[in-house]
Amino acid sequence: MESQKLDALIVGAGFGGVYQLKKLRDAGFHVKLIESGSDYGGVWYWNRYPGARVDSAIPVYEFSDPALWKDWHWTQRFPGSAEIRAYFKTVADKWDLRKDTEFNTYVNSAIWNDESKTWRVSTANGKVFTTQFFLPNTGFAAKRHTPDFKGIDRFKGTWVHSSYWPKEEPYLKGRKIAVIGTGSTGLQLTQDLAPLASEFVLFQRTPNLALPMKQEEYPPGSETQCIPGEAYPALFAGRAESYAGFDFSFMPVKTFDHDEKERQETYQKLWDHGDFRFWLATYQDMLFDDRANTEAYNFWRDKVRARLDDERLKDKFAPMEKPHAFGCKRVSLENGFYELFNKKNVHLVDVNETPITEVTPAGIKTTEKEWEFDYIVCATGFDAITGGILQMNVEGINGLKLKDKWMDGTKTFLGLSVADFPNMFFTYGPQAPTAFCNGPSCAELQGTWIVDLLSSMRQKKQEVVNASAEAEKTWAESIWAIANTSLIPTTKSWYMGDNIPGKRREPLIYLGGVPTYYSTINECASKNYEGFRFS
Ligand code: NA7
Repeated sequence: MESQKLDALIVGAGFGGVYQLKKLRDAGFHVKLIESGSDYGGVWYWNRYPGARVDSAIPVYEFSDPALWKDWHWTQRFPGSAEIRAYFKTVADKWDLRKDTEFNTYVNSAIWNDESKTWRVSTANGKVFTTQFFLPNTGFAAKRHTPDFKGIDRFKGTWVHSSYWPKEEPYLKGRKIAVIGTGSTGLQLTQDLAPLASEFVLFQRTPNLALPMKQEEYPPGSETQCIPGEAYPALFAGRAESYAGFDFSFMPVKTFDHDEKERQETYQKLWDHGDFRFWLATYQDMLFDDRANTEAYNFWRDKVRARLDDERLKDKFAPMEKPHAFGCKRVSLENGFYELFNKKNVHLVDVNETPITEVTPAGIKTTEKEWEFDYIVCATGFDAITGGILQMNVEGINGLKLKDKWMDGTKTFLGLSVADFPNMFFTYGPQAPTAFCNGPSCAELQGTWIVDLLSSMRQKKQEVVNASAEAEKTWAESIWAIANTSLIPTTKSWYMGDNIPGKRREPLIYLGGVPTYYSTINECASKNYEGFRFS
């Protein structure tokens, strides 16, 4: 089959892919972006369920290009999915991306050819690309996870995974609705669907230690959105200095450096601000010291228990003993979530206490009873971080399959590349800050690094770059070493691969923080890309 010949092929039209398309084209590369959805947005293209919105406050959640932000006005502090899709349309127009993008194009395989020194990428709609550089930007949530619930296909109502929400909005008012899962998606769905439903049930396996979002409205025509425009450049530049790529960082103080009164005041201030500050702008030892962590949990617990009427619910959502280390599982932001459960028609089922035994034609059967539903939403998450890249069937030198290489542990160099998979670079993947980094921040930081490397190779007439096995081994070991200084491994979460049955348990994220990560990858670049081999 005739193939399209390219310098670089990008996969994925979210923040990472879109940024690299613009930058590589500006640098003179013949580049194309392919995407399985039919428009831009990445996770925001797919996640259209009621209530879907970002947990990063604007304006950190956008590109830093003044040509974009000068004319763009968000209408909420935490914009919804439709508004983010509208933002992507503007980005696509202003950056003139459409002429180099092919939608509805899902990668079936990507195979390195060591003779021609190119990647051959084949897609489900019959296209073939031959490209020097293969750049997966599939993000951390490209592969859905729906548990194998016995009987689900016999259900007479409708069931969906949250990220396959029907384009034609289903009529849900007055219906009986179930949501399974209490991640960010489950909480957001609950907030929008519980008020509509005649009967609403949330099935919880692990409580989400959620924080108040403190949403704000910015009506069109209003003068300002949090900060004046002239402050934007410094704010965007500051994202590289923040532990998780925001406009805030941990305080340079430990929990017990403050006395009880100071500590409570500090927690309260962080709490009142809304967003992730209670998680990621708090005492610097919160994620690393169990006593410090418990102190934060206890403050959180008392706040949440006070919002619930029923003793059983208090113990289910906010038990007296912390259910896991606070902040070591993705913290979500909520708007009135807990109060919904004070209503008579809104129920919580703890699947540890009364497990789901099967889905019946009428609804969901637990060991306690059969619940009847019209609509079931599986907000059961994703084969996070590694799933998106692995599902593309990537093969490197000598037919080495990525899934075989990672069988006994994920290995990358700098969370950007893999030894023996030459000329392949990814963003927002394993062993990088990823889910501990605000999306657009890492799209730009990692994306710029990748584009600089490719440009440098072009200038030096280097054809192939491959991470060395030793450099990769050192990086992979450091991921565990850093994780072990924190409380993250003590908690079951998708950060550790725990949510997918049979998935290897390992830290999938670099936990040293964005500033250290950024200085490490820049140091590598400044030393002629130490750890990589060129030919
Ligand atoms: P998450 O965060 O992976 O949440 C999935 C939820 O589904 C979580 O509460 C799981 O429980 C639950 N789950 C998974 N399998 C089951 C079964 N078999 N039974 C009951 N409950 C189950 O996905 P989201 O879509 O909410 O969020 C993904 C990211 O998108 C989010 O972190 C943001 O970055 C945006 P568990 O907690 O594993 O016990």
